[in-house]
Amino acid sequence: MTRAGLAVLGAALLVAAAPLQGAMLTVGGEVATPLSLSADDLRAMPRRTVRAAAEHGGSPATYEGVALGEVLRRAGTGELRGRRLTTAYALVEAADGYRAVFALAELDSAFTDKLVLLADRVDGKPLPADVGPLRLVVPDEKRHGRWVRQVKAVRVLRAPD
Ligand SMILES: Nc1nc2c(c(=O)[nH]1)N[C@H]1C(S)=C(S)[C@@H](COP(=O)(O)O)O[C@H]1N2
Ligand SMILES: [Mo]
Repeated sequence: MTRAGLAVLGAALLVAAAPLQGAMLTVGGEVATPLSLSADDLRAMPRRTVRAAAEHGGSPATYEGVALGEVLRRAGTGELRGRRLTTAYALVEAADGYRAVFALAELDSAFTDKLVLLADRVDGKPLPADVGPLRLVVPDEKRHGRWVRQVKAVRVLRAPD
């Protein structure tokens, strides 16, 4: 291919990739509208703040972000009832391959006041790179196995029959 041809191809690839560039989080699986959310998208959503302590008696910090249930609501999980209520779950996936599940009923404000926060800030600052840009904060869980660091994707799935 000629130099000019390569340049055109390169430009075309850049244009094609542009919508994904700002993507911080993808939401897919059994949702009406798969989402690809940027930092700005998350900033524009209803913001929640919670004070929570690190595991094993660490000092508390103020986390800010968006409720995971709100993100799923926007992706269109619909009203939770019947078999979906009892078997649907969100699989939260991290950059290092770490994964954790939450039943949708744990995330739906019609069911519970439990907060599962998709945090993008701590004590007024963006999360450190080894933790963020997004981290789950589950304030009422004493052990932090589900406080997933570096969240990349959430997929809605269903327990098999
Ligand atoms: N991406 C990712 N998130 C993770 C883990 C991990 O290995 N990878 N470990 C989990 C476990 S078992 C714990 S106890 C907490 C520890 O969080 P900390 O490093 O902020 O103390 O992160 C959780 N989130
Ligand atoms: Mo842990």
